[in-house]
Parts: sequence; C-alpha cells; structure tokens
Amino acid sequence: MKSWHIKAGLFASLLSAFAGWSDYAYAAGKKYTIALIPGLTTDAFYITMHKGAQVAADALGVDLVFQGAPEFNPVQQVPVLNAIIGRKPDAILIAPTDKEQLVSPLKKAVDSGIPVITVDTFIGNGRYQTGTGEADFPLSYIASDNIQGGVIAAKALAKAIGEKGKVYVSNVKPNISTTDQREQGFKDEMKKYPNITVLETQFNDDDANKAAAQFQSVYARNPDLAGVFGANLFSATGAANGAKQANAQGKVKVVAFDAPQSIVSDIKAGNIDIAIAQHPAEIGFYGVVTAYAHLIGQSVPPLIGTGFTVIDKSNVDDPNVKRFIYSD
Ligand code: T6T
Repeated sequence: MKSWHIKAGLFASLLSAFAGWSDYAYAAGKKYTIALIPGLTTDAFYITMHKGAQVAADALGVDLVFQGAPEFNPVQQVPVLNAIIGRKPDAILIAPTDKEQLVSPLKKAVDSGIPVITVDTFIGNGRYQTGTGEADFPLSYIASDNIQGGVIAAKALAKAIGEKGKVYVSNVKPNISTTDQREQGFKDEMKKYPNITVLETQFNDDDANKAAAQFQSVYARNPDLAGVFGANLFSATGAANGAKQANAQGKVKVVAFDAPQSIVSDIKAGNIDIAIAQHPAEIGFYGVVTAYAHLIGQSVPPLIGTGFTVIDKSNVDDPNVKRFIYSD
C-alpha cells in the first residue's frame, strides 16, 4: 500500500474543480444522496470525519446522510446498513466494523446497484478492484496508513522508555482492519529493540473503563511495566486513566493513537507522552468527493491515503497542530 500522502496542491485543485462538477450534476437535474455509516456515532474520530464529509457535500450540493450504531460492533452495524440500503442512496461510505462479517452485507448493497467505498477500515485485505477474492468489490479505500501508524507508535514508545522494559498494546478486539494493522506495525517494529518485551495484548471492546481496569491488572502483575500503546481513542484514554488511578502516570509511558479534546490536558499533565492524530476530516472529505466523482462517471483510485500529525508537549499549543485535534 503506497502513496499515502495527498499533496496540498492536489487538494486545492480538487476544490477548484468542485464548482464545475456540481454544475454538471445540477445541469443533469440530479441531486445525489450519499450515506456515511461510521464505526459508531459517538466517537470523536467519526464525528470529525462527518464534518469533513459535510464540507465536501455542501460544496458539491450532495445530500449527506450520517447514520450509525451506538457501539463499534458488526451486530449493531449490519441492521443500520440494511436500513440504509432500503433507502436506496446513490452511494454508501462505510467504516466496516469487521473485516469479514461486513463482506456479504456490503455485497447486498452493490448487488442492488449502490456503489460502496470504505473509509477508515476495510473488508477482506483492503485491496479493491483487483478482480480477485470475495471482498474486492468496494470502489475505493480511504484511510490512514495504519501499519505505518503502529511503527510510529513503537518508535516513540521505545524512545520514551530508553529502549528497554516491558510494554503492551491496549487494543479493541481482533478483526478490525485498522487496529489489527496498528498492532502489527507496532509489534514488527518492536522486534528491532532486543531489550523491550511486548506482553500479551489486552482487548477492551472499545470500552475505556475496561482498558483502565486492564492497565491496573497488568501493572499489578508487572510493577516494572514501562509503557503502553493505546491503539485507538478509547484504548489510549483508558490506559492513561488506568495509569492515573494506579499512580503510575509519568512512570509508565503512554503512546496514544487518536486525538480527542482531552489529549491536550493529558499531554500537558504527562498522562500521555505522544498522540498520533489521524486526519478523519480528510477521510470524510475525500470519501464524498470520491463517491461523487464515480457518480458523475469519473474513474477513482482504489486507495487514497491520508496523513498523521504527531502531538507531544513540544507542539501541543501550536495552532497548526491543534487543528488536527478531533471535534467532540
Ligand atoms: O481509531 C479510530 C478508528 O481509526 C478505528 O478504526 C476505530 O477507533 C477509532 O474510531 C477511535 O476510537
């Protein structure tokens, strides 16, 4: 998976192309409806993605429907997807909550004539439009490079703990493409540090309270614990809270994936050393633009990569960094 970073120039030229594109759709008398189904509705990451999607929808004169489940869970997401398919939107953008369990529900959408683009997470192996496999039918995958994100986290944590000691990954649950890849990137990179031991991963079901309790039990069993990688917003917030509750903040280093509003005070207080902010607004923006491009007959790339911003004490007050902190 290459070419992850879209240049600002391309972004600007896309924006200037919008006016022409939306004229084209209006002239054809068509107002498109695009549905965005997040992993869950109450997560600042997806709230921010929705905002970016709305910016593109407003620029293009598209009706954007945002509908999702209250938890990151395929059992709750599939009925939402089925309800959306019933409304027959012109395209579906979705963050599938499981690599396998969303394959056949999404196939139904495509079979009923609704193109599908996945945002943030993928189905199958994430390689689309290859003409191979059962899950290559989505048009495009728009996301961060999550393996690279795991590598960045490992390097940062290794540095923070002086390249030695015990660490673990606080993660959501297996079979989520993003968090699986972050853990993989993290563990592969950690193999380069012979004095770092990676303990067993703790799965928290996207529940920050569970992640905090897990921190306390890992720490009780390993009082020499040196660091934690929180592989998404709830995992990281939970690990940082667990460290606070165990009076281990600052002693056990925490590297966080994602950047909710609370990251500013957590970084300033030393509860979190480094946060890797994704750019969810870009993901939502490009999701709508890509769907729209397809609908008006343009070809679209099967993979669009968005960037990261790494936040620590040294830059947390920089406005150019702060703008990547997620909206609540
Ligand atoms: O980290 C994001 C997202 O990329 C991941 O797929 C699920 O968790 C988040 O939404 C953060 O909670």
